[in-house]
This record gives sequence, C-alpha cells and structure tokens, in this order.
Amino acid sequence: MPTENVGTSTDDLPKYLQEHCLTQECHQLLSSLPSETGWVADHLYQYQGFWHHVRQLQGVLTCRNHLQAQDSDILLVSTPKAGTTWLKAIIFALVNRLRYVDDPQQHPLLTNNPHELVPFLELQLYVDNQVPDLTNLATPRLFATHLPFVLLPTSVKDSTCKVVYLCRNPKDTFVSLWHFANKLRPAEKGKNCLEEIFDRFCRGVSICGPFWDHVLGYWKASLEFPERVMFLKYEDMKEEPEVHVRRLAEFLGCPFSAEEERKGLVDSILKLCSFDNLSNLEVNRSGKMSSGEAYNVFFRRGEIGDSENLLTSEMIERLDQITEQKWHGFGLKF
Ligand code: PAP
Repeated sequence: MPTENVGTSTDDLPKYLQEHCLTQECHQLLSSLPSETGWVADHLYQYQGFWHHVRQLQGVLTCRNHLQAQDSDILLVSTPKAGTTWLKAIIFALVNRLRYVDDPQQHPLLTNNPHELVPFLELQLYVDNQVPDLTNLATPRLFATHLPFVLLPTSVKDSTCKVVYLCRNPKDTFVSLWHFANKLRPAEKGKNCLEEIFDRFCRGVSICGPFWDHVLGYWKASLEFPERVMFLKYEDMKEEPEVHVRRLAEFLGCPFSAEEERKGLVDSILKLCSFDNLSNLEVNRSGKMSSGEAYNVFFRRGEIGDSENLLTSEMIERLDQITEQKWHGFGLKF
C-alpha cells in the first residue's frame, strides 16, 4: 500500500490538519471528487454522498478494505458532536463493569480519555497507513465511527455485531461543531465565519454530512434490524440516563442483575462518566490525542439547548424547516 506526499511541506502541522500522507488509491480518488472548503483542515471531499476531510477519507478506504468485523464486536456510531465521548465512556464502563467493581480506583476511565479506550476505526485505527492487528483485543472489541450507514465496511454488515447509534438535535449539533472546529483551526486562520459555516451545514457540507442523511440512514436501519442497531438521542440520554443505560445493557446482552441494581451500579457508571467527573480528570484537562487534538476540546458545556445562545431566530427557523423537509414521513423527531 504505497503512500506518497501529495502536498507541500506540512509536517509541522498537527496530524489532524495534514492532507498529504495518502495511498495511491486515495490520491487518485480525491482528484475525481467534488470538494469544498473545510471547517478545520483545508478541504472536505464528497464521497458516496457524504463529506470527509482527507485524513478521514484515507481511513475510510483502508478500514473498508481491511476490517474483519466479528459477531461479538460493538460498534458505536455517531454524528460528530452528538456526545460520542460520553457514550464511549458509558459503553466501556458498562461492558467492563465486572473487571473493576472491586477496585474502582483502578478504572481505566480515570487515567485514559474515552477516545483511547474506544478508538475510531477511520481515524485512530485505520489511518496513516497503519493497519493494526486487532485480532488480539479483548472480547467484545469496542470500536467507534462517524461513518454513514452506506459507508460501513461490508464485514460489519455481514456480521451480527451490535451497532449503537447516537445523534443529537441539529441545532445543538451545529453549535457544538462550530465551537469544536474553531478550537482546532490553525490560529492564523481565525474562527470560521458563523453565517458562512451555517450555510455549509445547511447544504450538508459538514464532517460526515449531510447531517440529516446520516441520521436517517441509521434510523431506517434501526427500524429494519432492531436487534442489531440501537438508535439513541443525546437529549433522551441527558433526560433519563438511567433508563437508557439499562436499555443499552439489555441491547448489548449484559443486563444488570438484581444484585447489581441493589449495589447501585447504574448510578456508579453514570457518575463515573458524567461531564463533571470526566472533564475534571487530569488526563482530560491536559492530555491530547496522538493526532494532536487536546482532549479538553471534547468537553465544552454538555447541555441541551445551547444553540439558543448563538443562533438567530432566522437560523433556527431554517434548520427547523430543513429538518421537517428531510425527515417528513419517517417518524423521526427531536
Ligand atoms: P466527537 O464527535 O468529536 O467525538 P462528541 O463527544 O460527540 O465529539 O461531542 C462533544 C459534545 O459532547 C460536547 O457538547 P457541547 O459542545 O454542546 O458542550 C461536549 O461538551 C459533550 N460531552 C462530552 N462529554 C460529555 C459527558 N460526559 N456528558 C454529556 N455531554 C458530554
């Protein structure tokens, strides 16, 4: 799988901004794809109806070629900024709860960011030409992805692995993404212009966008294959976290026993994974991903309705109209 340098000298940039370490396959593909200005890195490319930055597209191709999904795998899928970090922590804590019950101070979530414990397939695992040997990982293997349903590797669709999908209302998603992108952009570029980037989001040009098509793809899959795809909303998780953690445990085949309920394990998991707890841990305050993103950019406010502090009533109306048009007749509402 040869790679080549297709850009100018950008090695001093953090990895997440680099656009030049590509396989021949990815390089050739890029030249045939529609492109637009990116939110963080310079470009976004449209591949199979969805928009990706270059590094992610490389990961998509490699992952689709190499991932051998196992029936016992658990795949957490989300639209960017839906609460991925939170759900990664919850699923990790849920699935591994027996290992740390006697020694909670040794819990990996206290010293590792959730993104390290549940890595993204198309970013951490299958990017930059590193095709890892995943066969030795503990069962169940936990992976995450932002890929739309149509781009999931065939081996995921052919297996019986469980898919947990998380999304969030489009207004708060946009606002969270806007803040996130501004923090990751090179300082000399300054913030994205709110009106311009809002227009791009509405036109579907955002990481793994169009947002509405991404959500609809998994909504339909969850209706068609309810035992394989669980559909969750950030807002529901925030409003009734205990209910949803119990539902998750049942869906993943590890329901809480009466004894675990009596010991208050649901509550312990939620406390461990709470915004306040995770965001105040030293690892999450000062650590960063190997690709360069500081962990603290994944923790901002963690609330419902923050969009009202940034968006004008016209913007809110435009998003509401698009949502109504795109999802009309599918029974999907926020
Ligand atoms: P990603 O898709 O880039 O991995 P993701 O974790 O989905 O990011 O999104 C971050 C959002 O989840 C942030 O929302 P905000 O910008 O509206 O504040 C972040 O604050 C929120 N978040 C992170 N951890 C938690 C948590 N433990 N509980 C609730 N929300 C959280």
